[in-house]
Amino acid sequence: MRNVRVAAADLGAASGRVIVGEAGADSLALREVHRFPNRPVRAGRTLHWDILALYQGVLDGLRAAGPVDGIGIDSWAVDYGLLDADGALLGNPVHYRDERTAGAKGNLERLGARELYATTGLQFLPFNTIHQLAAEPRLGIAHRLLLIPDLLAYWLTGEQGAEVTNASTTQLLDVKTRRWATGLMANAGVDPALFPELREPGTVIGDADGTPVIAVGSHDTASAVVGVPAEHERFAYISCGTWSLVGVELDTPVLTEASREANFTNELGVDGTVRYLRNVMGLWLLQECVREWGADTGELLREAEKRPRAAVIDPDDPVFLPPGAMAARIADACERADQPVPEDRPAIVRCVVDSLADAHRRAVEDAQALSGKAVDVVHMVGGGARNTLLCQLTADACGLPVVAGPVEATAIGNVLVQARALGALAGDLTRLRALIRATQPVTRYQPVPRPRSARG
Ligand code: LFR
Repeated sequence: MRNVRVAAADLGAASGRVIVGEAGADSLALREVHRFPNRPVRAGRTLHWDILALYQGVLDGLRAAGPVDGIGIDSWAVDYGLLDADGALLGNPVHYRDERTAGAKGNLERLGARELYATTGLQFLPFNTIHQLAAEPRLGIAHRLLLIPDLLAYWLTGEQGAEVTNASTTQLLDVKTRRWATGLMANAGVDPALFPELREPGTVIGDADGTPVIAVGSHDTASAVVGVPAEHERFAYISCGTWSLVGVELDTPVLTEASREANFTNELGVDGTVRYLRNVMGLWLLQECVREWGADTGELLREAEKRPRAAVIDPDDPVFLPPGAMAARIADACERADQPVPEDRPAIVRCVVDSLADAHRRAVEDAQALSGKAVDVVHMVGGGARNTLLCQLTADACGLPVVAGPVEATAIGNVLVQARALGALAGDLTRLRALIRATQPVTRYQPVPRPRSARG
């Protein structure tokens, strides 16, 4: 088996990057060759993704990468572009944080929350594709719906399809069969013909000027979970960036009423796995404060570390979903929760980090209780793995060791699925993870118990 050199295009809510990965049976090395901002644009009343700028960023990155054996694309989930009969894009994709899904709860009730969970296994998030489509004015003139990575792959190759890990976030997929839920589509008033054929990670989509474009876990969280350097099965993961996706890896979905009530999701993973997790609002809260203040995140965190734990809020309150005025909304939430209102920036940051650590603990505990799978370590991957305060407070809250890193777990998952498809390495997820452990540094945090009086 020879080593391969592949390009992973990874689009996050704040930035995109193209990373070149060289991988073989015992080696894995990554190099970022291009990074570009992802700047959503509000035009009229609607918040859009600037999809052409993102595509240009990917093209620039691929040029910077030079010759590669494969290209894989992943991004955030749920959002899509609509195409007309000629395959042309009908308008800019709308951002999942746009307010058009204000009526999502009503849509959920109309479709039947229990029935929907029994079929799709998905947690209620107002921006799930099914709820966006209920507010989509262009549905009547659309011939095709492509999720963001599938849209970019279409532009690169001319081939249309729907990669299954990301398709599972639409809430239009049957979680047990891994096929489109066409009956549900009919109930939701969505034409099944809109949706292209499904493809599993590892299949070749087509070629871009002679280079194979390979389906990876195109939902960024699916690739991130592949990139978790777990040693054994008893692990929880936190894919920690704009969101914290907190959960466990399972073979089969958990579709109980208790699971639905706890708003746990069964998203599909690579190699037939289920990502059983909850969305915790994540570092979005901090990113929005930093954007507003024009401040330095590292400095704020160092100051916050010197502060005592004071106020905690529920970071998952939907009031935090839209962009803007985040510091004021956090102060408001403290007041409503009868918590001391933070008086300066470091105190607000401390409140965010303590609140996230507590939410991480709740999700790790709930995931175990609801799935019956016990864990003895928590892996934190993604940008949040650099946040030493959050890692330590998460370990303390969970009472479990935290293994932090790799930061680029998503790109690693993307690279490894391509490398395996190209025959450069073989084996299941355990084998891929052993390679990550052997080649990527991690940082370990041991839990320090908090005195009883200070527990939240
Ligand atoms: C993380 C993520 C989450 C998804 C959210 C919205 O980047 O993909 O998994 O719930 O973004 O798409």
